[in-house]
Amino acid sequence: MKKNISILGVPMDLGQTRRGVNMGPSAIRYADVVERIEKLGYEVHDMDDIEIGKAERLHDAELNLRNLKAVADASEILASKVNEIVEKGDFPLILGGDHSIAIGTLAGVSKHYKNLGVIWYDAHGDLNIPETSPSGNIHGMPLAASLGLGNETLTNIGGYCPKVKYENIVLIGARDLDEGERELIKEKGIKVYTMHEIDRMGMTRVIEETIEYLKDRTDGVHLSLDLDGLDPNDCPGVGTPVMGGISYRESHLAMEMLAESGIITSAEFVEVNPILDDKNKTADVAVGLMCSLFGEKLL
Ligand code: Z70
Ligand code: MN
Ligand code: MN
Ligand code: MN
Repeated sequence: MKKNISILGVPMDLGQTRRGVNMGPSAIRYADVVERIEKLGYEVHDMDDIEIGKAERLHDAELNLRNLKAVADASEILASKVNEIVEKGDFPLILGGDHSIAIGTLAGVSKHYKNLGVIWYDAHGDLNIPETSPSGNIHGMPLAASLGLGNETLTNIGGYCPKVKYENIVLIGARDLDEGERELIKEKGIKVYTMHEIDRMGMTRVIEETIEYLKDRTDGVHLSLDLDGLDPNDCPGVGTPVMGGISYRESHLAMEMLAESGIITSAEFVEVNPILDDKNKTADVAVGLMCSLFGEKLL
């Protein structure tokens, strides 16, 4: 029997500085996310959006954590809503919002698993801490925070730390890593398929290896999909486009293979920014990828 899906919007834009990503959940709903997933035979509950506070006027350069308090407050609320979704037995599908929301999503999901796996589908590593971050933007830090690195306010969201172990994460699509992130990846031996490996091995093998790697060591896998992992030609509506990304076709293939494997137990789709988009194309691509992830077949 198929699990019911609970959708939660997180109109977060405080993890970075470009306006518009707070409208991501609206854009994704405008692209008929509920109707298109229902068509696949699921019962879908749209739990609406959580509330996000106001941006700080001043940035404390020493702390290097823009809007820390408001991001942390929203993360706690998000964590408790996601926890409710998992407790009632639904599949949590979280709509961003900038990628800082992954801190709250993972805080809500991970306590239900001994060994949660995470697939981080992104042009970026999001492995910065305040000391290594070139921007002070928390959307560049959520994977680090979930590993227990950086400021305690973020690492202790949900009242526990860490949310995920180094050996249980796989990065796919990386092509814009900061120096501190590269060092951490090497030091900890984090599994990463950069664009180089995707070009060289092909997405089929990348996903086969990812599934093989995660399926025995984890008891659930969260997919954190940043739309900037895809090429900006396919997904122009993102705050930090990086050339040379994963194609639309490769991404559907990846989602279809993950659907077949049955390993994914929660997902979030983040960084959709409709004011930078071309006729809501990026939100539309996001919903198409969700449908593939939930088992939509071409034939
Ligand atoms: C850069 C930073 C980032 C998402 C951009 C960019 C991080 N590494 N993350 N877009 N989702 O500022 O830390
Ligand atoms: Mn119901
Ligand atoms: Mn990201
Ligand atoms: Mn990114």
